[in-house]
Amino acid sequence: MTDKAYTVFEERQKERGIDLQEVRRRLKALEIETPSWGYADQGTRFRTFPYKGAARTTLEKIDDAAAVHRFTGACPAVAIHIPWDKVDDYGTLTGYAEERGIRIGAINPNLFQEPEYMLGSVTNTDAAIRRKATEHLLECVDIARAVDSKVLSLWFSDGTNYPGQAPIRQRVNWMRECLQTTYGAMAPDMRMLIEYKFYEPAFYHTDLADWGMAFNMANKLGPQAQVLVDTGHHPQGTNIEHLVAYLLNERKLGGFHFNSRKYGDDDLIAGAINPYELFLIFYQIVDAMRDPDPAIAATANRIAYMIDQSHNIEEKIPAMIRSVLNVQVQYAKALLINFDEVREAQEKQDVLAAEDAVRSAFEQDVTPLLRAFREEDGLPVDPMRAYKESGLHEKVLGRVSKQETTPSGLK
Ligand code: LRH
Ligand code: MN
Ligand code: MN
Repeated sequence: MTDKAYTVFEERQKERGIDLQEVRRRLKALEIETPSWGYADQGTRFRTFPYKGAARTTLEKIDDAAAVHRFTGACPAVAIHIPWDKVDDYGTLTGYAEERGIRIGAINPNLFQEPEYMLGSVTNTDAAIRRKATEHLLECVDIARAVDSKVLSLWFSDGTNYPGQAPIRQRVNWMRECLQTTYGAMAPDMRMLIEYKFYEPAFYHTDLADWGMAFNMANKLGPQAQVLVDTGHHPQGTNIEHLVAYLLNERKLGGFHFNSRKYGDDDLIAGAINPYELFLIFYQIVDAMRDPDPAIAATANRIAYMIDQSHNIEEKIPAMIRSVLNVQVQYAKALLINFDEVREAQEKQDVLAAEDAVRSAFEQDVTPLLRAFREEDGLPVDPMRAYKESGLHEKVLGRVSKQETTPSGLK
């Protein structure tokens, strides 16, 4: 059924010179992985507010991730964090996810909680601790094999709080050694995504502080290593879409952790604070997808889109659905950019026309488009409403609340 709003939308896009078939094809191909930890109780360093319906075990997190996929049709994988999601039998875990229509996505080693990592994990001065950290990374490569995941997603909290605390240059080499060993253990079709963050929990220096350091590390390791951009991990004012374009040009952009921030690594719902930034990130990605260089287009088409959020005061499942919908909206808008118009304006060096060609796509209302593509796919046209009417909210409230900041494993 094509509703009136869609007919008007179609007409409008035709006038703007947009091929909607191509837009719908690309929109359908967008997969957004959700994080297991986003379904569990999570908070800030001040407080974790326990939410009654929060997932308490890895199986419950998979149930919730599967629900988000059912309502949106866009989230067929769930990222896991080890040891938060450590289980005895990964075959059973994979089967459990598959039965619910999803798969296990990126494997995230956790090297920031064990007491011995207080002064560093892969960059610790103590070789025995570095070895232990490397063993954990290798264990995660094995887990990836066991669950048939192709992505190892690395973030290190390693850093120092005071000048002189540790040898900064030496630590670069220590990290490189650990990562080289891990890289060597990966299957040829696996990717290592290297995430950076400029501070927190370390407050003086962080060993992998920015995209340049992650990029350099990925380059030294080889073609299976790429950079992961977490949208909340930059100093204020960083032009994220610029570094996205740069990394795409180097074929080194591997993935995203989407979330919103106002101040620091706030981990709020993606697209909630600065949707225009998200749109401009997608502008660079869609532009790269159209690049005549097949290697650049392939890099853009292979990006692993993931959400990385911490829901402290909001209900988890609808918060995740909202995030996915917000990402879809901004991607859909970026697909409505008339790139010929942009190029023409750029060639004429017409600054205002070029800016207008980009911004005018952001100003389109993509609701009819999203509704139409969901209807075509047999999905709820309004996933948020469908969730509210599904009774799932009441069902998850039945879970016995247990205040726990570190979610436990398979039970
Ligand atoms: C670090 C980070 C990283 C972790 C996740 C829990 O701030 O973004 O991706 O794995 O949060
Ligand atoms: Mn992250
Ligand atoms: Mn983060």
